[in-house]
Amino acid sequence: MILTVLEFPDERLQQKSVPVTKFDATLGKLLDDMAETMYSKNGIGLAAAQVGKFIRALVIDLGPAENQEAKLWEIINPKFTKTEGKTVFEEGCLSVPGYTEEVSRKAKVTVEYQDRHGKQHTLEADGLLAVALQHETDHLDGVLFIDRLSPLKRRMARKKLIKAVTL
Ligand code: Y12
Ligand code: CO
Repeated sequence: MILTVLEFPDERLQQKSVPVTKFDATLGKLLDDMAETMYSKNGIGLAAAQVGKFIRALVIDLGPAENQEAKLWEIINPKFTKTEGKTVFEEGCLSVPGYTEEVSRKAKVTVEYQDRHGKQHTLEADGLLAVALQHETDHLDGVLFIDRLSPLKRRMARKKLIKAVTL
């Protein structure tokens, strides 16, 4: 089932998500629906908060991005245990349609997470996967990529986006 994606300036996108404690069929169905929603919109990442479910779960598949391996990552309760370096990437977001901007992030990350069955994993990532993990985990803390811009760029982005929705 394709879910409705919340869009800026919806205030629910600022809500902090709670850890997942129940690894049941309801969680599995939500993850399936999130992946279907992401693919239907040619996205490469989606957090549960973007579909109005405020639990710490996200999906990523870089396949639609150029030269990237198609693999569906289902990441529950992510925790960064190590980060290093800096990278700048032009980001977009299904919740901020029609706007992209360069964002500075950590270049390499190690993340501990659980899968849909509650099994614990450790993932070391760099490149686009590292950027996607940080972008999506930000959603779980109520942070959008435009919140990571300089105050001036952020003000300009908010103005442009609010103008677009009021036209
Ligand atoms: C690197 C950067 C950002 C992410 C987070 C996941 N982002 C997306 O899945 C973006 C999807 C997307 C973006 C689009 O472009 C704009 O909105 C400007 C788009 O095109 C239109 O809406 C016209 C379609 C999908 C992970 C890694
Ligand atoms: Co996003």
